[in-house]
Amino acid sequence: MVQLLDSNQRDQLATWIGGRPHHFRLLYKISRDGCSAGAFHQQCDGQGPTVTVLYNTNKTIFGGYLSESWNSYNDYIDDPSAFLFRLQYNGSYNPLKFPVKDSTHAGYGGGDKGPTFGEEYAPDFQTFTETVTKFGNFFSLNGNFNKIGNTYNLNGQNISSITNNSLQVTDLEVYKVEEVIDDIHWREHTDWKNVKMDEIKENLVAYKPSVRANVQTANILLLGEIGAGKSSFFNSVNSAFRGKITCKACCGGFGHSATTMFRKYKIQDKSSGINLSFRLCDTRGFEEEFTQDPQELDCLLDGNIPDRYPFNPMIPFTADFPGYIKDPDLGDKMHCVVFVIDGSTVDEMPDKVYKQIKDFRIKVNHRGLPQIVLLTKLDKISSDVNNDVTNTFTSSAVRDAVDKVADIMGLPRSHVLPVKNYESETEIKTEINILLLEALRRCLDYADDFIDEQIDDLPPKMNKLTLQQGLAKETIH
Ligand SMILES: Nc1nc2c(ncn2[C@@H]2O[C@H](COP(=O)(O)OP(=O)(O)O)[C@@H](O)[C@H]2O)c(=O)[nH]1
Ligand SMILES: [Mg+2]
Repeated sequence: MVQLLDSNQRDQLATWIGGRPHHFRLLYKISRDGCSAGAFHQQCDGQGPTVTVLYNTNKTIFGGYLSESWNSYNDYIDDPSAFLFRLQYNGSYNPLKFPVKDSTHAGYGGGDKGPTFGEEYAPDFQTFTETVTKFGNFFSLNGNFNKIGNTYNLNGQNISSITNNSLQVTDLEVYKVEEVIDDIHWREHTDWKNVKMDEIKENLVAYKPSVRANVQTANILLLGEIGAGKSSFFNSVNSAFRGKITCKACCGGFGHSATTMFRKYKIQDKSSGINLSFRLCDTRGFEEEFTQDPQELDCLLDGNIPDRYPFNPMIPFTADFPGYIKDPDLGDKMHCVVFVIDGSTVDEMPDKVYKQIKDFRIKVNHRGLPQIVLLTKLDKISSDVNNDVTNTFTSSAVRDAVDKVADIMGLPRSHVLPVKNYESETEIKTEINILLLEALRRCLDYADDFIDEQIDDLPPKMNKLTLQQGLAKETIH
């Protein structure tokens, strides 16, 4: 599983910190940013309250909280609210808090040191100094907790029962702790009215991809773990344009993907009868049991796979398959990749699925394709959103999920779009449509950027795609 603080652990820390509800925003993560005092200070100094969390190879999670900012002045941080904590011991959730005894030495802002709690020369807990390189899948931190209990009150516990005797960690993270103010929008969004929905719909009906590129439809590829809501997203967008709930794409399923065929779905706007100029391309999902073939994924991105190709996890797609598109042009290619992620199981994404997504993103990045995350099932993470979708951008649970996914995927938060698919509803709803169609509009904007980029600044009758396809074909045959 991708390691990040889960919801229980965040709630426990928030309870210890006290006051208003809190939100945790990841500032620094050694598995992502590298383990160096310089990187830590650059990303965490002056950020106000933070929590430092270590995950060691003995399945124990512990760390410390400071309500005052980290600094690099080689000076003490005076903080009566500071505490050390243990969240998990030997794989079991087992939270304990250790308050500061001598607040004048709560933390030490050493320029050459990672997070340090306690005195400079006899710290309760010093994570690391200078730089530590990764060895295998862990970091052997060069800090120590020899003087633990000097500055913090251990309430009868000891080094062993707090840290399980290991500074060999798979990760160390620093989160900024922010107060959540109810009813404040964490992302601007005010208009949920019918007029707004009609405006977005009209805009999408009028949408045409770049004329210069001679591309008739923008292709949006939906990818992600099985059950995340890819097929449901297509059904929901289709419903929005049909004006009633539709269920064209097969969704649900028992353990394996209900989507067995590659589909480049077209959508028609019911009221105008106009066929829309984009395709939602639905795929089999990533799953733990089967790894998707890397060449099949290349073919998917490069437009070699025909509509209605029946996926077979045992026999990957090759150039021998009838219908193989040998010389795809820009119009056959994918123009934007959408990772569909179930917001209610962000904490539980299996390692194997995460690895498949990560490997796939290398291919996507290589082609310069724009990427978006659709975060689905908001109704399952927030009862406020379940009652009323207009609460999406004030819900702290949704915000937490957006932040977590952005951290896992290494994408800017603005690329993570929360949506709610039609699931239990029997009639379409304006606010659900607005959320879905705004997300779709964003995918099309990104697709346009990509298409434009392919044809800009290149000699006539030749574009980057032709070049890339040439390279890709060399590797296929
Ligand atoms: N509550 C809720 N359920 C959803 C949502 N999106 C999809 N589902 C359900 O999740 C299950 C899997 O969805 P599906 O679209 O087949 O996932 P796929 O494998 O990614 O195509 C189905 O039972 C859907 O009804 C959502 O936004 N909210
Ligand atoms: Mg599906």
